[in-house]
Amino acid sequence: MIKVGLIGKTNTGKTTFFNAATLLSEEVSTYPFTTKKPNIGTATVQTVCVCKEFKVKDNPQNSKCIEGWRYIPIELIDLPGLIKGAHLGRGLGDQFLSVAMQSDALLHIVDASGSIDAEGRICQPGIGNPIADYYEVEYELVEWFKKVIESNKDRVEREYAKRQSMVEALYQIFSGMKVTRGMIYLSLEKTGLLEKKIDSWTEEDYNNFSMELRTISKPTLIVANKMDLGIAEENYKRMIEEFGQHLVVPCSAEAELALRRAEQQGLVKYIPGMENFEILDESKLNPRQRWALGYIKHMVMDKLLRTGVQLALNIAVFKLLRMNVVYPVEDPEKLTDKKGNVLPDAFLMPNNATLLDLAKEIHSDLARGLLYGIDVRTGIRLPKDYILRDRDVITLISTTKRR
Ligand SMILES: Nc1nc2c(ncn2[C@@H]2O[C@H](COP(=O)(O)OP(=O)(O)O)[C@@H](O)[C@H]2O)c(=O)[nH]1
Ligand SMILES: [Mg+2]
Repeated sequence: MIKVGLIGKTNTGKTTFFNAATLLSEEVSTYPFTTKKPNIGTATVQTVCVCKEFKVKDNPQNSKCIEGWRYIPIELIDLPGLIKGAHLGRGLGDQFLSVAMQSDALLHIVDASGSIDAEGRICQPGIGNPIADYYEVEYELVEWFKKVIESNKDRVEREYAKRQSMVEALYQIFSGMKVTRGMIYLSLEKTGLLEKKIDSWTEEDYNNFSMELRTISKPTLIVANKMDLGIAEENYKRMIEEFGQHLVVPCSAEAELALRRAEQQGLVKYIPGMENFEILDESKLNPRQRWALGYIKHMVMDKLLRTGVQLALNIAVFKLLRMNVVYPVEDPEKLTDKKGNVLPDAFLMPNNATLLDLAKEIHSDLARGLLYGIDVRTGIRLPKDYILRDRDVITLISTTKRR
């Protein structure tokens, strides 16, 4: 399953974001760390379901469909705040960083309202500096990559002697961190280090390579949180000037959490990611709830259009990681699985994945006997090396039947 990690300083709203995004889900487990722990939960990304196009009523099994929107599960990891010196182990930072390294993409939660000071303590809104906060956490991440290489320098040398390739040598130490050979190659190429042996790397080489690999291997979206506080707007403008509009998503995690809870209690109709919500029965609300929902409408929905929680997850998975959604079905006519469930599953597949990759994702037996696929829309036969496209509905034909 795709993993997205939440990073950022303390009190920026990571846990609030996590709780809001995982409310629809069942399991929440925790890592066995002694003090504060990372939380692992299931969130979803949202895409237009193919059910409308095919004019069918679906019965999703591995995902959900709400009014034509398909919600596909991903794993969300909530990390305790990173503090200065985290890469040196301060505040269990190195353990948290190693968990962050298990992610495919990161959401960097920043307090755009400036209500945390340099130490991450809650302060009067407007005092904190979200841009400085961002760079502080970034620095810890890059230093972590650097530390991984420096502390494994001897091993890289040995591997290089054996394999005669810097890509292969570095791959040996990074392979457990969702870093591919391709990512290492690109980072070495961009920094001109493809042919340079590690014993002659300068401090600058270490820095440049670490920064490059950090950027390439952990694509990151910046979430400007606490946008419901008016004062956040100015910082948000500064942030898009600094980082570019397409890399910053304005957000109110607190508003999303309130809406999803109100939805669970039957107070409002709200579909995550949508631009509005509807109060179902005005008379059921107590004065506080009425005030809170009015505040969310004024300060969040009217200004930002949405709370930003679902949007941030969608952008991370569909834009940064460029995942496609593919619907395998056993019966190409009825669009069902063996049990008759219509459009039962939606899979997130990487941008260059093939039909064979899809078969492997479903079951190794299916992959072993894979003959070809059928594109359900056209009935055309697809070879094993067919590159999947977004919204493909596919039947896999294999000599080995499942179950
Ligand atoms: N106004 C506002 N406050 C928020 C928002 N998200 C989180 N907070 C508050 O910020 C504080 C820290 O939140 P928390 O989720 O524990 O932060 P973490 O340390 O990054 O996990 C809490 O008091 C939250 O209620 C938001 O979107 N708007
Ligand atoms: Mg937290």
